[in-house]
Amino acid sequence: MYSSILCFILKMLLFLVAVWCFIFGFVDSYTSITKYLIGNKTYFERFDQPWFRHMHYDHERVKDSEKDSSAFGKHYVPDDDVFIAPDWSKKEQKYLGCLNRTCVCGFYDGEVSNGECILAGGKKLKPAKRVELRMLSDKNRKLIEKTWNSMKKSGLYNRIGRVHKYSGVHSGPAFTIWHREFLKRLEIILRTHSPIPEFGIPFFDSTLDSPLPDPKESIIFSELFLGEVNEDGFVKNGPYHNWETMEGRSQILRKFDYDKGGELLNNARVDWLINNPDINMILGPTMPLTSCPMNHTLDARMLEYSHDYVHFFINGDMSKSYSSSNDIAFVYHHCMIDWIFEHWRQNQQTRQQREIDYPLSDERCFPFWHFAENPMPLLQPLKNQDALSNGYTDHFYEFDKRPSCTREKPDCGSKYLFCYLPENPHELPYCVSKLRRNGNCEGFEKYPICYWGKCIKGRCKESQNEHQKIEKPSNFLELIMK
Ligand SMILES: *[C@@H]1O[C@H](CO)[C@@H](O)[C@H](O)[C@H]1NC(C)=O
Ligand SMILES: *[C@@H]1O[C@H](CO)[C@@H](O)[C@H](O)[C@H]1NC(C)=O
Ligand SMILES: *[C@@H]1O[C@H](CO)[C@@H](O)[C@H](O)[C@H]1NC(C)=O
Ligand SMILES: [Cu+2]
Repeated sequence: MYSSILCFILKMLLFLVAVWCFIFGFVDSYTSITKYLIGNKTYFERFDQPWFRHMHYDHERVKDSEKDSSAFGKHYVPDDDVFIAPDWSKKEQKYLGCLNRTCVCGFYDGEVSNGECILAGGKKLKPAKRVELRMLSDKNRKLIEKTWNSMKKSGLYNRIGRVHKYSGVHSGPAFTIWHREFLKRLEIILRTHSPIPEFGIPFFDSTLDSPLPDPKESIIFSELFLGEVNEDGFVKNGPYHNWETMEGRSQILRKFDYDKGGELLNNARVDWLINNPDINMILGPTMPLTSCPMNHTLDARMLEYSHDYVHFFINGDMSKSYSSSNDIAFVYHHCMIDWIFEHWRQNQQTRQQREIDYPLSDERCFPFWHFAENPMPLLQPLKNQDALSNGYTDHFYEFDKRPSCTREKPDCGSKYLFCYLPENPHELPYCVSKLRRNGNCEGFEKYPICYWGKCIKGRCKESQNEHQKIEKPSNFLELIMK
């Protein structure tokens, strides 16, 4: 009896889902629809919400009574982990904490003269250029990949990765600046191993990928950039295949679609962040106790949460803070988070405020290692407040623009991107990434969305005699190199 009623209910549910799909077809992923029954009439409320592709779970404060049993302030590493001390060498300890170029000059074996650092070849040490991965010329991108690979082979990359594995700081105000300092150090080391010391860490602007029908099919996840995964999620090609992890696995692991909370960045959220006058949306604690007197709402768009969703989207190694630095996507993604942080600083703070403003120390809001005056775990001698310095972008690196286009010039400046022109003339055009082979191109048929081949029946298909693409000489880095 019960089972037949259940069966009936199930059938009805299936029927309703089918009707739903029939009426709405492929619902725009940025739109949610709620059904209301009023009297005996049905109303549908459509809700355009540009922040997310799907609804996100609410973030909640940690109950005071659960302080010890919850994730509050924990730095988790699995029980069976084989600990290898993530030490810095003597020379690294001496120089990597520097906050200006004269101080760091000795690390490059350069000589300080008239306040400038002169390198062995006679060139001045300049700030590194951080460029979006798809805006680099193929030649420059390959040089950077080669440098990472030499650092991987020698064990250097994993040694630095362990600094994040065992002491990365999360869930509070020091999150952004700890990772800023970590990237600064990694970049200094990259530059000393690179044939061209101006190359900085490229950034992965995932807003370029999030408008795609299926962002994991973007060209960024092809052999040209971060690599493709096999059916078990192991990176099987590209410049980072066979990258042995810190734990000794022979490939990086990515489990796309594993976590429904996973999502890339998008333009609406980046703009919301960099134009937000509330410092708590950028540096505020993301896991405060219920007794924390700071009143900010745990808005799902906060910088650290927005950063988390990208980790969950790629998943696998990226899903846990102890393993995420195995994936080069971690480095490129954090460089984008630093882009957002820097542009928020430029937009919302004076030079003076940038070096001072920081949430008030209170252990009901975040653990003591997030406090302004606390030393940064494994990034000593710096204290958290030191990493608010303007020295980072005065002396060490500068960011290229994120790719953009206009109706007058619908060109994104990269053969890996195209300019999307919304039908509504009031909406601004924006750059979108092309797809890898067989990628889902539905809805983009009139755009050159396929890097290889053409969009045929919703998929990128190659014809037999696809001719070679000619590379345009590039841009930012090559200009500054002259
Ligand atoms: C429901 O619909 C019927 C006609 O189908 C109508 O006569 C009736 O007044 C409606 N009831 C309400 C509450 O609107
Ligand atoms: C550079 O940093 C060093 C070490 O912190 C400091 O002693 C020096 O005064 C700084 N130089 C400049 C020009 O800021
Ligand atoms: C928190 O909210 C209360 C009441 O709304 C207000 O009195 C208090 O000043 C706020 N605290 C902070 C730190 O903003
Ligand atoms: Cu981290």
